[in-house]
Amino acid sequence: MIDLRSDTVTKPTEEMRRAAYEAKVGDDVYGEDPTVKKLEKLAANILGKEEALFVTSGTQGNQIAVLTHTQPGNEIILEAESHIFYYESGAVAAFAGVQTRTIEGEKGVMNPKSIAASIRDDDQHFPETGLICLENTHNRAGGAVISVQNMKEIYAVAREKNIPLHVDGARLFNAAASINENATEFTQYCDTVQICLSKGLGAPVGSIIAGSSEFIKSARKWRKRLGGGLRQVGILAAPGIIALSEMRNRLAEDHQNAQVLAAGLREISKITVVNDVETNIVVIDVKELGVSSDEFVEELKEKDILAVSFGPTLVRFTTHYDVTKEDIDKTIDTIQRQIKVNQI
Ligand code: TLP
Repeated sequence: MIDLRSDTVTKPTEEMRRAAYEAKVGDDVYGEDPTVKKLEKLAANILGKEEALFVTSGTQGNQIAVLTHTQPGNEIILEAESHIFYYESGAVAAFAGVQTRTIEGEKGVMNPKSIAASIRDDDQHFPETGLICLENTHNRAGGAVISVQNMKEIYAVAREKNIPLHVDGARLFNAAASINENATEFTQYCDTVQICLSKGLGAPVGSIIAGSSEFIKSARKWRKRLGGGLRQVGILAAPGIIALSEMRNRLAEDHQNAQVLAAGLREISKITVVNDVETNIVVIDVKELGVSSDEFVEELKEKDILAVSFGPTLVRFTTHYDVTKEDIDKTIDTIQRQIKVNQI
Protein backbone atom coordinates (compact mmCIF):
# COMPACT_ATOMS: atom_id res chain seq x y z
CA MET A 1 0.00 0.00 0.00
CA ILE A 2 1.31 3.44 -0.94
CA ASP A 3 -0.24 5.84 1.53
CA LEU A 4 -0.34 9.41 0.22
CA ARG A 5 -3.37 10.47 2.24
CA SER A 6 -1.38 12.64 4.64
CA ASP A 7 2.01 13.07 6.25
CA THR A 8 0.23 12.17 9.51
CA VAL A 9 0.40 8.49 8.52
CA THR A 10 4.18 8.14 9.02
CA LYS A 11 5.21 5.36 11.38
CA PRO A 12 7.84 6.06 14.07
CA THR A 13 11.36 5.11 12.98
CA GLU A 14 13.42 2.41 14.71
CA GLU A 15 15.42 5.14 16.41
CA MET A 16 12.23 6.78 17.69
CA ARG A 17 10.96 3.47 19.06
CA ARG A 18 14.28 2.87 20.82
CA ALA A 19 14.29 6.41 22.22
CA ALA A 20 10.76 5.91 23.55
CA TYR A 21 11.83 2.65 25.22
CA GLU A 22 14.90 4.18 26.82
CA ALA A 23 13.39 7.57 27.77
CA LYS A 24 13.93 8.87 31.28
CA VAL A 25 10.50 9.77 32.61
CA GLY A 26 8.76 11.43 35.55
CA ASP A 27 5.38 12.97 36.29
CA ASP A 28 5.11 15.87 33.88
CA VAL A 29 2.21 17.50 35.73
CA TYR A 30 4.70 17.88 38.64
CA GLY A 31 7.21 19.21 36.07
CA GLU A 32 9.40 16.15 36.66
CA ASP A 33 9.73 14.55 33.25
CA PRO A 34 13.29 15.26 32.07
CA THR A 35 12.62 14.15 28.49
CA VAL A 36 9.62 16.46 28.11
CA LYS A 37 11.68 19.32 29.53
CA LYS A 38 14.46 18.58 27.05
CA LEU A 39 12.00 18.53 24.14
CA GLU A 40 10.37 21.78 25.22
CA LYS A 41 13.73 23.52 25.60
CA LEU A 42 14.91 22.30 22.21
CA ALA A 43 11.65 23.39 20.55
CA ALA A 44 11.75 26.86 22.16
CA ASN A 45 15.30 27.29 20.83
CA ILE A 46 14.47 26.13 17.33
CA LEU A 47 11.40 28.37 17.22
CA GLY A 48 13.14 31.38 18.79
CA LYS A 49 10.64 31.76 21.62
CA GLU A 50 11.10 32.00 25.40
CA GLU A 51 9.29 28.77 26.22
CA ALA A 52 7.47 25.85 24.64
CA LEU A 53 4.83 23.36 25.74
CA PHE A 54 4.30 19.77 24.57
CA VAL A 55 0.64 19.17 23.68
CA THR A 56 -1.22 16.14 22.38
CA SER A 57 -2.05 17.34 18.87
CA GLY A 58 -2.04 20.22 16.43
CA THR A 59 -5.71 20.83 17.08
CA GLN A 60 -5.17 20.93 20.83
CA GLY A 61 -2.22 23.29 20.37
CA ASN A 62 -4.21 25.69 18.21
CA GLN A 63 -7.18 25.59 20.58
CA ILE A 64 -5.00 26.26 23.61
CA ALA A 65 -3.49 29.24 21.76
CA VAL A 66 -6.94 30.65 20.94
CA LEU A 67 -8.14 30.06 24.53
CA THR A 68 -5.03 31.69 25.98
CA HIS A 69 -5.08 34.76 23.75
CA THR A 70 -8.82 35.55 23.75
CA GLN A 71 -11.89 36.18 25.88
CA PRO A 72 -15.39 34.83 25.13
CA GLY A 73 -17.19 37.23 22.79
CA ASN A 74 -13.99 38.22 20.97
CA GLU A 75 -13.64 37.97 17.23
CA ILE A 76 -10.64 36.25 15.67
CA ILE A 77 -9.35 36.91 12.16
CA LEU A 78 -8.26 33.93 10.09
CA GLU A 79 -8.06 32.70 6.52
CA ALA A 80 -11.29 31.32 5.04
CA GLU A 81 -9.88 27.82 4.47
CA SER A 82 -7.52 27.69 7.43
CA HIS A 83 -7.41 24.50 9.47
CA ILE A 84 -8.61 26.27 12.61
CA PHE A 85 -11.72 27.43 10.76
CA TYR A 86 -12.27 24.56 8.34
CA TYR A 87 -11.14 21.40 10.12
CA GLU A 88 -11.35 21.81 13.90
CA SER A 89 -15.03 20.90 14.36
CA GLY A 90 -16.03 24.44 15.37
CA ALA A 91 -13.84 24.18 18.46
CA VAL A 92 -13.13 27.91 18.72
CA ALA A 93 -16.87 28.50 19.10
CA ALA A 94 -17.39 25.51 21.38
CA PHE A 95 -14.47 26.17 23.74
CA ALA A 96 -13.20 29.73 23.47
CA GLY A 97 -16.63 31.23 22.69
CA VAL A 98 -15.20 33.47 20.00
CA GLN A 99 -16.65 34.32 16.62
CA THR A 100 -14.63 34.08 13.45
CA ARG A 101 -13.98 36.73 10.84
CA THR A 102 -12.61 34.99 7.77
CA ILE A 103 -10.58 36.57 5.01
CA GLU A 104 -10.24 34.91 1.66
CA GLY A 105 -6.58 34.50 0.86
CA GLU A 106 -4.84 34.30 -2.48
CA LYS A 107 -3.33 30.80 -2.38
CA GLY A 108 -3.64 30.95 1.40
CA VAL A 109 -2.00 34.36 1.62
CA MET A 110 -4.03 37.09 3.29
CA ASN A 111 -3.63 40.69 2.26
CA PRO A 112 -2.35 42.72 5.25
CA LYS A 113 -4.67 45.56 4.18
CA SER A 114 -7.72 43.26 4.40
CA ILE A 115 -6.62 42.25 7.88
CA ALA A 116 -6.17 45.87 8.94
CA ALA A 117 -9.63 46.67 7.55
CA SER A 118 -11.17 43.77 9.50
CA ILE A 119 -9.87 44.83 12.89
CA ARG A 120 -12.75 46.22 14.93
CA ASP A 121 -12.93 49.76 16.20
CA ASP A 122 -13.68 50.45 19.83
CA ASP A 123 -17.49 50.61 19.74
CA GLN A 124 -20.08 49.07 22.06
CA HIS A 125 -21.71 47.33 19.08
CA PHE A 126 -18.61 45.45 18.04
CA PRO A 127 -16.80 42.42 19.35
CA GLU A 128 -13.16 43.07 20.18
CA THR A 129 -10.66 41.59 17.78
CA GLY A 130 -8.76 39.21 20.04
CA LEU A 131 -6.41 37.35 17.73
CA ILE A 132 -5.10 37.03 14.18
CA CYS A 133 -4.18 33.53 12.96
CA LEU A 134 -2.03 32.53 9.99
CA GLU A 135 -1.32 29.05 8.64
CA ASN A 136 2.12 28.20 7.27
CA THR A 137 2.30 26.12 5.17
CA HIS A 138 -1.33 26.44 4.20
CA ASN A 139 -2.91 23.01 3.95
CA ARG A 140 -5.96 23.69 1.78
CA ALA A 141 -3.92 25.99 -0.45
CA GLY A 142 -1.91 22.84 -1.25
CA GLY A 143 0.99 23.33 1.15
CA ALA A 144 1.56 26.92 0.01
CA VAL A 145 4.27 28.85 1.81
CA ILE A 146 3.26 32.14 3.42
CA SER A 147 6.26 34.34 2.66
CA VAL A 148 8.38 35.92 5.37
CA GLN A 149 7.55 39.32 3.87
CA ASN A 150 3.78 38.70 4.12
CA MET A 151 4.16 37.58 7.74
CA LYS A 152 6.25 40.65 8.49
CA GLU A 153 3.59 42.95 7.08
CA ILE A 154 0.76 41.21 8.94
CA TYR A 155 2.75 41.26 12.16
CA ALA A 156 3.29 45.00 11.77
CA VAL A 157 -0.51 45.45 11.49
CA ALA A 158 -1.05 43.23 14.54
CA ARG A 159 1.58 45.08 16.58
CA GLU A 160 0.18 48.46 15.71
CA LYS A 161 -3.27 47.44 16.94
CA ASN A 162 -1.88 45.46 19.89
CA ILE A 163 -3.47 42.19 18.74
CA PRO A 164 -1.59 38.91 19.16
CA LEU A 165 -0.62 36.87 16.11
CA HIS A 166 -0.69 33.06 16.25
CA VAL A 167 0.73 30.84 13.54
CA ASP A 168 -0.65 27.37 12.89
CA GLY A 169 2.69 25.98 11.79
CA ALA A 170 1.66 22.33 11.62
CA ARG A 171 4.02 22.21 8.60
CA LEU A 172 6.20 25.23 9.39
CA PHE A 173 9.38 23.22 8.89
CA ASN A 174 8.22 22.42 5.36
CA ALA A 175 7.95 26.16 4.78
CA ALA A 176 11.44 26.65 6.22
CA ALA A 177 12.87 23.82 4.09
CA SER A 178 11.31 25.29 0.96
CA ILE A 179 13.22 28.56 1.38
CA ASN A 180 16.25 26.85 2.91
CA GLU A 181 16.09 28.94 6.05
CA ASN A 182 15.56 28.40 9.76
CA ALA A 183 12.02 28.43 11.12
CA THR A 184 12.92 31.57 13.07
CA GLU A 185 12.83 33.49 9.77
CA PHE A 186 9.06 33.07 10.06
CA THR A 187 8.55 32.95 13.83
CA GLN A 188 10.24 36.32 14.42
CA TYR A 189 6.99 37.69 12.99
CA CYS A 190 4.48 36.07 15.35
CA ASP A 191 3.74 35.94 19.07
CA THR A 192 2.93 32.25 19.26
CA VAL A 193 3.30 29.22 17.03
CA GLN A 194 2.06 25.64 16.95
CA ILE A 195 4.16 23.00 15.17
CA CYS A 196 3.30 19.33 14.64
CA LEU A 197 5.83 16.62 15.46
CA SER A 198 3.55 13.95 14.05
CA LYS A 199 3.33 15.07 10.42
CA GLY A 200 6.36 15.29 8.12
CA LEU A 201 8.67 14.94 11.12
CA GLY A 202 7.43 11.40 11.68
CA ALA A 203 6.85 11.32 15.46
CA PRO A 204 3.90 9.16 16.52
CA VAL A 205 2.19 11.84 18.63
CA GLY A 206 2.35 15.43 19.61
CA SER A 207 2.71 19.09 18.87
CA ILE A 208 4.49 22.04 20.42
CA ILE A 209 3.21 25.50 21.13
CA ALA A 210 5.76 28.21 21.75
CA GLY A 211 5.68 31.83 22.85
CA SER A 212 6.56 34.09 25.78
CA SER A 213 6.97 32.61 29.28
CA GLU A 214 3.80 34.42 30.32
CA PHE A 215 1.86 32.87 27.42
CA ILE A 216 3.14 29.37 28.20
CA LYS A 217 2.22 29.70 31.89
CA SER A 218 -1.38 30.41 30.98
CA ALA A 219 -1.36 27.86 28.12
CA ARG A 220 -0.22 25.17 30.57
CA LYS A 221 -3.31 25.85 32.64
CA TRP A 222 -5.57 25.61 29.58
CA ARG A 223 -3.90 22.34 28.64
CA LYS A 224 -4.73 21.00 32.12
CA ARG A 225 -8.33 22.21 31.87
CA LEU A 226 -8.67 20.36 28.58
CA GLY A 227 -7.35 17.17 30.14
CA GLY A 228 -4.02 17.46 28.37
CA GLY A 229 -1.80 17.30 31.45
CA LEU A 230 -0.03 13.99 30.92
CA ARG A 231 2.16 12.05 33.30
CA GLN A 232 5.18 9.91 32.26
CA VAL A 233 4.95 11.36 28.79
CA GLY A 234 8.69 11.33 28.15
CA ILE A 235 8.10 8.14 26.17
CA LEU A 236 6.27 10.30 23.63
CA ALA A 237 8.57 13.31 23.94
CA ALA A 238 11.63 11.17 23.13
CA PRO A 239 10.55 10.49 19.51
CA GLY A 240 9.66 14.19 19.32
CA ILE A 241 13.28 15.09 20.09
CA ILE A 242 14.43 12.94 17.17
CA ALA A 243 11.73 14.50 14.98
CA LEU A 244 13.08 17.98 15.74
CA SER A 245 16.77 17.23 15.71
CA GLU A 246 16.97 14.86 12.73
CA MET A 247 13.80 14.48 10.68
CA ARG A 248 13.51 18.23 10.18
CA ASN A 249 16.55 18.11 7.95
CA ARG A 250 15.16 15.69 5.37
CA LEU A 251 11.93 17.44 4.37
CA ALA A 252 13.42 18.64 1.09
CA GLU A 253 13.31 14.99 -0.04
CA ASP A 254 9.53 14.98 0.37
CA HIS A 255 9.31 18.22 -1.58
CA GLN A 256 11.39 16.67 -4.35
CA ASN A 257 9.06 13.66 -4.47
CA ALA A 258 6.05 15.99 -4.64
CA GLN A 259 7.67 17.75 -7.62
CA VAL A 260 8.20 14.42 -9.39
CA LEU A 261 4.61 13.40 -8.69
CA ALA A 262 3.24 16.71 -9.95
CA ALA A 263 5.37 16.58 -13.10
CA GLY A 264 4.13 13.04 -13.84
CA LEU A 265 0.50 13.93 -13.21
CA ARG A 266 0.72 17.03 -15.41
CA GLU A 267 1.59 14.72 -18.30
CA ILE A 268 -1.67 12.81 -17.93
CA SER A 269 -4.47 14.21 -20.01
CA LYS A 270 -7.66 15.33 -18.26
CA ILE A 271 -5.86 15.65 -14.94
CA THR A 272 -4.98 19.15 -13.76
CA VAL A 273 -2.52 19.87 -10.99
CA VAL A 274 -4.14 22.86 -9.34
CA ASN A 275 -1.57 23.99 -6.78
CA ASP A 276 1.90 25.39 -7.25
CA VAL A 277 3.49 22.47 -5.34
CA GLU A 278 5.85 24.44 -3.14
CA THR A 279 6.24 21.77 -0.46
CA ASN A 280 4.91 18.21 0.07
CA ILE A 281 1.32 18.48 -1.16
CA VAL A 282 -0.04 17.91 -4.66
CA VAL A 283 -3.70 18.68 -5.42
CA ILE A 284 -5.31 17.55 -8.66
CA ASP A 285 -8.67 18.22 -10.27
CA VAL A 286 -10.31 15.16 -11.85
CA LYS A 287 -13.37 17.00 -13.17
CA GLU A 288 -12.43 16.44 -16.82
CA LEU A 289 -12.35 12.69 -16.24
CA GLY A 290 -16.05 12.87 -15.48
CA VAL A 291 -15.66 11.27 -12.07
CA SER A 292 -15.98 12.60 -8.55
CA SER A 293 -12.97 12.75 -6.28
CA ASP A 294 -14.52 10.05 -4.10
CA GLU A 295 -14.84 7.73 -7.10
CA PHE A 296 -11.28 8.48 -8.19
CA VAL A 297 -9.91 7.84 -4.69
CA GLU A 298 -11.92 4.63 -4.38
CA GLU A 299 -10.56 3.29 -7.63
CA LEU A 300 -7.00 4.16 -6.69
CA LYS A 301 -7.49 2.33 -3.41
CA GLU A 302 -8.27 -0.83 -5.31
CA LYS A 303 -4.80 -0.49 -6.84
CA ASP A 304 -3.24 -0.13 -3.35
CA ILE A 305 -2.69 3.62 -3.50
CA LEU A 306 -4.29 5.92 -0.97
CA ALA A 307 -5.10 9.61 -1.47
CA VAL A 308 -7.82 11.85 -0.01
CA SER A 309 -10.75 13.66 -1.49
CA PHE A 310 -10.18 17.41 -1.09
CA GLY A 311 -13.42 18.73 -2.59
CA PRO A 312 -16.05 17.38 -5.04
CA THR A 313 -13.47 16.91 -7.81
CA LEU A 314 -10.20 17.63 -5.98
CA VAL A 315 -7.81 14.95 -4.73
CA ARG A 316 -4.85 15.56 -2.39
CA PHE A 317 -1.60 13.58 -2.36
CA THR A 318 0.91 14.23 0.44
CA THR A 319 4.50 12.99 0.34
CA HIS A 320 6.36 11.99 3.51
CA TYR A 321 9.10 9.88 5.06
CA ASP A 322 7.39 6.55 4.35
CA VAL A 323 6.99 7.24 0.61
CA THR A 324 9.92 6.54 -1.72
CA LYS A 325 10.72 7.82 -5.20
CA GLU A 326 9.76 4.32 -6.49
CA ASP A 327 6.37 4.68 -4.82
CA ILE A 328 5.91 7.99 -6.62
CA ASP A 329 6.83 6.45 -9.99
CA LYS A 330 4.41 3.59 -9.34
CA THR A 331 1.65 6.04 -8.43
CA ILE A 332 2.05 7.99 -11.67
CA ASP A 333 2.14 4.76 -13.67
CA THR A 334 -0.95 3.36 -11.94
CA ILE A 335 -3.00 6.51 -12.52
CA GLN A 336 -1.94 6.58 -16.17
CA ARG A 337 -3.05 2.97 -16.64
CA GLN A 338 -6.25 3.41 -14.69
CA ILE A 339 -7.30 6.18 -17.03
CA LYS A 340 -6.40 4.13 -20.11
CA VAL A 341 -8.35 1.11 -18.87
CA ASN A 342 -11.38 3.27 -18.23
CA GLN A 343 -10.90 4.81 -21.68
CA ILE A 344 -11.73 8.21 -20.32
N1 TLP B 1 -4.29 18.20 9.13
C1 TLP B 1 -4.76 16.90 8.73
C2 TLP B 1 -6.28 16.86 8.70
O1 TLP B 1 -6.80 17.35 9.89
C3 TLP B 1 -6.89 17.64 7.59
C4 TLP B 1 -4.15 16.55 7.39
O2 TLP B 1 -4.20 15.38 7.02
O3 TLP B 1 -3.60 17.45 6.72
N2 TLP B 1 -3.08 22.52 11.34
C5 TLP B 1 -2.92 22.11 10.08
C6 TLP B 1 -2.48 23.07 9.05
C7 TLP B 1 -3.12 20.76 9.74
O4 TLP B 1 -2.97 20.38 8.50
C8 TLP B 1 -3.53 19.87 10.75
C9 TLP B 1 -3.84 18.43 10.44
C10 TLP B 1 -3.69 20.36 12.06
C11 TLP B 1 -3.47 21.70 12.32
C12 TLP B 1 -4.17 19.48 13.19
O5 TLP B 1 -3.23 18.58 13.63
P1 TLP B 1 -3.69 17.27 14.46
O6 TLP B 1 -4.17 16.29 13.43
O7 TLP B 1 -2.43 16.85 15.14
O8 TLP B 1 -4.74 17.69 15.41
